[in-house]
Amino acid sequence: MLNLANLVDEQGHRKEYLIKQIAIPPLGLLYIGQVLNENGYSVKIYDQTVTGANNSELMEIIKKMNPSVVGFSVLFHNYWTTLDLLKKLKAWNPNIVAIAGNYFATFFAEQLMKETEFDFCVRGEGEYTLLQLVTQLSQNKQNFSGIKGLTYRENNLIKSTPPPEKIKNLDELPIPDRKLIDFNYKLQHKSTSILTSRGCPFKCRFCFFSALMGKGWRRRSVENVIEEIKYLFNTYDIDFIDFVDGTFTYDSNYVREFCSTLIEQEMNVKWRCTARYNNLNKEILDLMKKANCAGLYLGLESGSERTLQAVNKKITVEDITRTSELIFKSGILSITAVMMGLPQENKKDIEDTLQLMKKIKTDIFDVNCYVPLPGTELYDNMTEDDRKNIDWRKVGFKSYGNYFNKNISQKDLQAYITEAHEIALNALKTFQKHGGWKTKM
Ligand code: B12
Ligand code: SF4
Repeated sequence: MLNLANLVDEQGHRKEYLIKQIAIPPLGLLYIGQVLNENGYSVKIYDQTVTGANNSELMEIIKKMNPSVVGFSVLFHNYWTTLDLLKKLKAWNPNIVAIAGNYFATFFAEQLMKETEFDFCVRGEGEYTLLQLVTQLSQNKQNFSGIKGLTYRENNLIKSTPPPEKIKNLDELPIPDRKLIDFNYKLQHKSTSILTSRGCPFKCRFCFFSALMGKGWRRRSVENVIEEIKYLFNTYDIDFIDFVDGTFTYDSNYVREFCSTLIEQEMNVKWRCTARYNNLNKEILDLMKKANCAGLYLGLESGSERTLQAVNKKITVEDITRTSELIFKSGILSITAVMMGLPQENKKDIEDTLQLMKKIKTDIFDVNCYVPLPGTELYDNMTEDDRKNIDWRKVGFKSYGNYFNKNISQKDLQAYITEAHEIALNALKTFQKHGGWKTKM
């Protein structure tokens, strides 16, 4: 199973390896790898994002392993690297079964199958679809129509089965053995990620979370999550956990139970999670701090009431101002995401966002440029022509090339994005002046 980096461009040229090390292993591959492993298949996961090995070097590693199936996690940033490696892989051994999973395989399945040599796309939650597929392949069975969540070829036609059944009881999934990846993920801390839920109870119109993981929000029990933390702590010495849920703080009772258990059991693990501006108060924040919560990742998105409503964010500017003040006072680090250039925004909306960025207290801003992603309501609402005009080679969350707004010129939008980055840089300087990561993490 491969987690590829952004190392090859569209023309197949090598790109510089920029990210030296990422502190979090790819959890999706670990989950599917663990399920296969527990069913008797031998699995290895290779994370190119942390080793930086180029595709030719990676091919040598793959040749030594001599696998019969290779799985790829395909996202925007590793798309061209994926296609380059896929070509090399099939040139070496055309009989290797190449399977795509994750975002591209879910929302661009037919296109991937038409334009590349992938043999299968696994759409959505991958654990059981992949297990069924690998079982069929190992038994040399060629009838795939009964496997939900699969796109495959049959008599030169591309066929897709219905979406997979969502995994209702997440507690039944095995805890992924992080050693399926032979790499010591360590920056300041020895860290890993945990997912306590799948999908998201909210329906922000720019977000594809629920479409990827299947409609309907599901959550593991607190006990099951604590069991995973203990296992990680005892087996791998993990002392930092990133909760990568859509919204970790959604249910205050869950957060209370979780924090109280960590405190009662005196578990010395720091953690960071995703949060929203409308479900935190002083009591919860104090409890989270006491339970070693070191950081929160929040989506402010916009400082315009009109935009917040248009994207169905279900928060107000007042929620943002009040809660960011409370978080700052609690001593928990906050990373605040903003989104520039949403389709219905006008100049006043963006200026409101810049004003709010200057006003609120946060440690770090994460400035993103809007992309209409397949799987989102805003993408579905576009006209067929507008959709066709999207140049996927140019778009990205950090790209100045994105332009999906008919009220502001691209030049003005770019100037606003530059201003947002300047505000973010000033916030970062203040954060660093006051001790930076070391004081808060
Ligand atoms: C944690 C996280 C990170 C972490 C860790 C990344 C890692 N090593 O995995 C960090 C902070 C390092 C990170 C960095 C980046 N990330 Co990130 N990240 C996430 C996040 C929040 C959670 C991923 C996760 O663990 N999910 C939980 C697992 C269980 O679910 P899953 O990955 O979807 O896997 C399931 C299915 O998709 C499927 N599946 C997945 N892979 C495969 C493969 C096969 C073969 C099969 C069959 C099935 C399958 O089965 C899995 C189990 O059901 C996602 C958001 C999201 N919800 O996906 C963004 C996300 C993946 N990241 C994103 C981006 C843009 C980035 C960056 C490029 C940001 C940047 N500009 O630097 C970098 C890229 C770094 C790099 N070079 O890889 C985007 C990708 C957008 C896209 N559609 O392509 C996402 C979707 C967030 C977003 N903004 O929308 N990220
Ligand atoms: S943006 Fe966050 S809160 Fe909104 S739907 Fe996506 S994951 Fe949920």
